[in-house]
Amino acid sequence: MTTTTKAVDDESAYESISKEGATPLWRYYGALFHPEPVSKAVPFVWHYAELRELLMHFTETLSLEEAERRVLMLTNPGLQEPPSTLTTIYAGIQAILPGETAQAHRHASHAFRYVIEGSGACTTVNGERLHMEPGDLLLTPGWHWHDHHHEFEGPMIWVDGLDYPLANMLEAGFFELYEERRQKVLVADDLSTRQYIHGQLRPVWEEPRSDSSPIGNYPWREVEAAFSDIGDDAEGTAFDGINLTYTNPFDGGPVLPTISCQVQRLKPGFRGEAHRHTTNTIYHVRRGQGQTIVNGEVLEWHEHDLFCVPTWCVHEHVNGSATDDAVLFSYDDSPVMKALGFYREEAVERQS
Ligand code: GTQ
Repeated sequence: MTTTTKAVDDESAYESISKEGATPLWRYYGALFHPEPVSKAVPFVWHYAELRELLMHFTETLSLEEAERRVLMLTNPGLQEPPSTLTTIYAGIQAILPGETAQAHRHASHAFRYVIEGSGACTTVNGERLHMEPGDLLLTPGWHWHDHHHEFEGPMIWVDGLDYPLANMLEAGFFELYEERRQKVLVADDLSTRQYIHGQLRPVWEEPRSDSSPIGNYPWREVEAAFSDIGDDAEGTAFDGINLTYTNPFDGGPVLPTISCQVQRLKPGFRGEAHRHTTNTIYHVRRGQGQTIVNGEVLEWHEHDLFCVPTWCVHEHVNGSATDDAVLFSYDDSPVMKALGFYREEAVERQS
């Protein structure tokens, strides 16, 4: 004789399903398959002037022996625990003073620094010292050792961009401390930048060593030269103006496997068309002031502020000045969306 569990009614059947470690799809369908993406994150602006003051307070009270990194994490109101800026990518603001060293470590997460202000600090990445100046973009690809130190004058402040929310979501995170505070220097300062920055002239003796760009630092002076050479002779895109993407010199692809970086010049009086795409984007205002309208909400931004546009939100950029440029640095998870077949974009009617 065999015994079977025979449910007598729906309620006990549902209980039995749960006891067996199963779930009825028909009760979850709407929660799992949305008509379109709706992010837990909301559009948000972080004001640099206020954050800078708070960060400067902690340059007086918190040493880098106590804190591995002196960083204010830009936390989205919709993503408080664990704190994150957007669902896949993060931004922080980090400060370091002359004489300080931020301990060498490495993590699986891909990361970069975008310098806001200061002069004379270095990030050492896998034994190469990279000098930092305002507007520079420095890469610390996944599992590359990195420490930061400062030997000049005044505070040095930059934006940290990382994909740790994605790495943790994928349960792919690793982390390790270096045995000393600072790495040994193994190559000439800024060598990777000097070798690769002249885009069309690639050093034939070098081979790719990782999935990321080999360039340690994309200096601001190169961006300025590019904008200046293009001048007002290009229209750019209707959505993003004169938009330049930072590329890996080996394949023209994004600078990190998970993160693409851009810098866009909005000419005086620029008023962008509206669109949306399945990318999470964080912006840093390099220069100027204006607005970005996101799902009908006006985000006002000024120099050095940061703001975010969660995935699939309709957005349009406006330069707030009729006489001056606005320049936005931004980074997004489009390489992930594209690699996994999730990328979509569409133009929409202006919201204003
Ligand atoms: O400077 O290495 O904002 O490891 C977060 C994690 C900065 C860094 C952050 C990090 C760093």
